[in-house]
Amino acid sequence: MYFVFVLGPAGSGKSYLTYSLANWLIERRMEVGIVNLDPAVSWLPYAPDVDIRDYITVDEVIRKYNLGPNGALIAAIDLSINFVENLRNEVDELKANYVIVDTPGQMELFAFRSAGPAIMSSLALSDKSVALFLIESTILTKPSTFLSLIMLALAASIAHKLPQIITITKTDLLPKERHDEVIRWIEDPMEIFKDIRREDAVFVTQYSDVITAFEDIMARLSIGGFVATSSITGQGMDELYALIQQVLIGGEDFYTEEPSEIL
Ligand SMILES: Nc1nc2c(ncn2[C@@H]2O[C@H](COP(=O)(O)OP(=O)(O)OP(=O)(O)O)[C@@H](O)[C@H]2O)c(=O)[nH]1
Ligand SMILES: [Mg+2]
Repeated sequence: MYFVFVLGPAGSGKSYLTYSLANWLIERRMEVGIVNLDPAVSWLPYAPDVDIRDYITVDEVIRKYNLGPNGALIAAIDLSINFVENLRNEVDELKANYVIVDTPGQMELFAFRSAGPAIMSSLALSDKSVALFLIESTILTKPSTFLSLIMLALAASIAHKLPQIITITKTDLLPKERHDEVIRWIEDPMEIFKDIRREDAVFVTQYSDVITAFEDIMARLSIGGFVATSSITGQGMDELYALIQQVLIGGEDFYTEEPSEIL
């Protein structure tokens, strides 16, 4: 059993990618389980097989503890750890090849507090896991914005300590020119720095040392790969699957294996 954790800033497309990746795998005859870890969500594009809301919801926490929406979400995520064993038992019953885990919208409350990474590791236990860090393509209007978000992804990976694939989402919304630029960046992420140095002169001068330092960090980073996807057109799903395979099992094609060997 393999775990794919879907993380990323609010609205980056986590729930839709969970749905479209699950469908893509199911169409290729794989057994897939979907776990929803968002205690605040009221509607999802998929029917979760395992759902934290069966154990705790933000609405309940608001009523019970008289908290505001953010305080209640923090409390609900912190309290979720008490139910991870139940979630894991439910996951085991699914007998899935892949378990895709959708995470809460407010990423900073999940990834950067101790509960989020603890929930991830207690759910996956010793099963191999990969994280997808989603970045919404429509906000990548400048190379420096892309760099900031890659650094956010790096910060998240320091917290959860899993191999991570940076997934640029909603590519169907990009005009051709911007689409080509994003593809050029993900094919060779070091290109971002050439483009950053063409941004406005004041920024480049003021941040010269920072840019050089980040260039060094990027060159040394071991990122599981970059991919551009659309949950609407299905663009990039095969590349995403190939990267997941590469991270989890070194590139062997999953469904050429016998089930007993792969679970
Ligand atoms: N055009 C387009 N829209 C998308 C795509 N993926 C998601 N969306 C839209 O983007 C919005 C947010 O998508 P979600 O999948 O709910 O994003 P999320 O990261 O789960 O959001 P939160 O959990 O609230 O943080 C929805 O209105 C989706 O319809 C995509 O690939 N293409
Ligand atoms: Mg969501």
